[in-house]
Amino acid sequence: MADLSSFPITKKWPAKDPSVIQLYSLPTPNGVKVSIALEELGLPYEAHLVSFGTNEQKSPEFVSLNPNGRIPAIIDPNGPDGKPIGVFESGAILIYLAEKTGKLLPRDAAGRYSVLQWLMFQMGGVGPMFGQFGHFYKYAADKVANNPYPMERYRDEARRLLGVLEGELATRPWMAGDEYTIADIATFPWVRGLKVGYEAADVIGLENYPKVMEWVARAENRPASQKGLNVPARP
Ligand SMILES: N[C@@H](CCC(=O)N[C@@H](CS)C(=O)NCC(=O)O)C(=O)O
Repeated sequence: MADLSSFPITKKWPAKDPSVIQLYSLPTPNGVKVSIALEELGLPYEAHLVSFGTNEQKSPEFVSLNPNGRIPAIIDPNGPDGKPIGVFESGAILIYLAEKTGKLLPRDAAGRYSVLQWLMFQMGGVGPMFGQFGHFYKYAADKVANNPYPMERYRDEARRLLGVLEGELATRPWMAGDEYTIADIATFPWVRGLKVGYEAADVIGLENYPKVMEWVARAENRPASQKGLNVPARP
């Protein structure tokens, strides 16, 4: 039986079964990337809910695993050389899980870099820009009531990024080619979030990106997505 006692996070969120991957998360666009990937890969895991309501992501136990104090993070008891490993940053976790299983990331170098470049496009572009848009449009709208500039800046950047995706998805079914990969898993929850999370379908004009929305529907309807989108279940 794996011993995870050297990870202080397990004191606050004890592992029921320390032999399986421990996921610390919340069903946000970054959080569900990992639960969807775990479901796609069929890896056994235990999900622990990190409550933002009580700022648990900034607790000393959580920060011991991710110094950046943000979900998601994992511990794999069976990491490299059979030793436990902790990983944070959703993009790094996706690469880790794909490499562990040999799935969702092509093995040939060209295919692999094609996926990684689109994964980085999400991590450096889609996630931060959509996130800032959502902040100014939904969560801090009262703070910028007299100044539309922040919302418009990120709205326009979100539209531009969607335009890039629209052009790419006109030529292939998935972001990096014919196969569903970690690039799709990283990105579709953010586009979906514009609609269901930020309720901004009209403001963004999602109807102007039909290929993107067809791709979201394809990804969202996969059984693993249907399950992973609600993990860990909110109380
Ligand atoms: N680059 C990080 C971003 C993680 C992130 O921003 N997570 C958000 C939820 S989607 C979070 O934990 N927010 C809580 C906070 O900022 O305190 C990743 O991809 O893992």
